[in-house]
Amino acid sequence: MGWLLSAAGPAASQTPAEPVWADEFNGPGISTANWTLETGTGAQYGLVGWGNNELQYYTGSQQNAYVADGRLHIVARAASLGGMAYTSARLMSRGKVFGTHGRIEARIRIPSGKGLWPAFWMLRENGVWPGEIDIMEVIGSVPYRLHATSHQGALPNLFSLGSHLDAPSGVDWTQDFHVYGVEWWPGSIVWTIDGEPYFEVNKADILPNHAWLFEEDMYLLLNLAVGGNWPGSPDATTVFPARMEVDYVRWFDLPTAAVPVTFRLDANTLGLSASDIVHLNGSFNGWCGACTPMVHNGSGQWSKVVWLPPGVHEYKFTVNGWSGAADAMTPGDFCTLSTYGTGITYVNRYVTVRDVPVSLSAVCLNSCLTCGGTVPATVHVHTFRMHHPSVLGGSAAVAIAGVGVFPMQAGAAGVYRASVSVPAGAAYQYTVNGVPEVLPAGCGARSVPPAGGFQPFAECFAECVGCGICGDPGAAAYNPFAAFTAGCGEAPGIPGCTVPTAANYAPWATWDDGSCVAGTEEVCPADWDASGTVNVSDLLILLGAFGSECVD
Ligand SMILES: [Ca+2]
Repeated sequence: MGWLLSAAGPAASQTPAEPVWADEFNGPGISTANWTLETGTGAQYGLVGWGNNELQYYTGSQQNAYVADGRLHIVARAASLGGMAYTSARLMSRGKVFGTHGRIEARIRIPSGKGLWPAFWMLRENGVWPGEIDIMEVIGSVPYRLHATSHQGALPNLFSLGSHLDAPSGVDWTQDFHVYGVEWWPGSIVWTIDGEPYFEVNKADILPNHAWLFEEDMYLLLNLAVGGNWPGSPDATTVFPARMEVDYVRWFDLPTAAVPVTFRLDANTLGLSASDIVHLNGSFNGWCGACTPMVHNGSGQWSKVVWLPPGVHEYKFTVNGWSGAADAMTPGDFCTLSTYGTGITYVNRYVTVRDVPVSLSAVCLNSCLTCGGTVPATVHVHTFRMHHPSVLGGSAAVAIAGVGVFPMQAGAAGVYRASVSVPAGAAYQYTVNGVPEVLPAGCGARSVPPAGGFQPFAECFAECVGCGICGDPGAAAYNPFAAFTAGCGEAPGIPGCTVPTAANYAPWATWDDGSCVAGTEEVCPADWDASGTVNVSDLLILLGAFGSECVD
């Protein structure tokens, strides 16, 4: 699969053309080989209203779920059944279709209307909760806001991470089909919309000693809920029957090919002698001591390129193997990952590898900063994605102020990618075929987003935002939010959603590129009702918080 299959897939050899599993909904009915219709009110799990005070009774009737026109139709109706005022359907693939990791996508058209709550999501095959990936959730009364959430940890220590993505003013998610997806990697999950990534969570984002639950089998769910704590009840404006249509669900394997990862240490402050050697030790070489020597560049910096497969890899720098100085960090230190063993805690550097080469900037022993602190305090790996509208497969690089120049990997459709460890706020610039971009007047310099921030969509070479063709759904650079971008609807020079005077101002936004991604994480308390104990009522409350928001 690809990091951006539709718009910017990696080399063809890494892109399986066929999903490992798919339901195209072309058959005469709902495939019982793939799906089970979960029926009732949730009472079978001791959670009437499915833990959220939902108002629907799920049925196995063709009144509520059927296949026609090459699509799955899930239909919510105003019809009394089993004490509930509405009927609808909920499909799950537990015991039938499940797996670990992959690119999972569904092309869905969702309904709007107060009280409607369509969802495409995943739960653990072993039946234990937490452990949930909400690929798509939209609340019918707020049809322009797409929610992306993961729930992990172990009760009562639920740990939820989420964000949302707003469609431009005047447009919402219900107006057409969109492809909602995740790239579920070892150690990280990336949410995509129409093939473009817009949010990411990483194993390292989880608080120390909380469980990351996403290295095991999970199954799929598709449902259209009515009412409940989060969406509220339907009202007179809600139109029934309400319909959610699914054109397909596809599950692709991820690429497993190793990519080059460049490690760098600044040893200028270590007072090394000519015979000293800096070594790289990690999970990838068995922490072997002196078997991976690094290369000295003659001015105090040592580097080493190691090809690593996708996943989270932990490492430390040492001088002369374990017999000399070694990185020493403590749990919670920035840029580290804590591994809790039996009576012992390991605190290591880490790097998350997917299908893009990674360049790690030089750091000092025991630190994520350069020696002397010349690099600002926040250093994190950021994936740069740049689109050139006409140069396909040329050479490209990204130059980051104070850090260096890094080659970018050419993907399909003129999109180039590189993952580089960078300081937040650093200025950067793209070069294609040796020619640096010149941004139009009024753009301002490009700057690296904060740690945890995520740059949605590829940036266009020599454009402030968007490409000239970004409003064309058939274009490789198609951006579903092109109405925000210069040349695609927004007047040039108008700042984005973080500026109160802007037309698209959004008070919660942390991004000024028009995408209005909040990019924040929330840690929800366990004792939701502040009763002093964590109990079933807390579970019911937190199950009602399937979005990204904590309950107030
Ligand atoms: Ca279909």
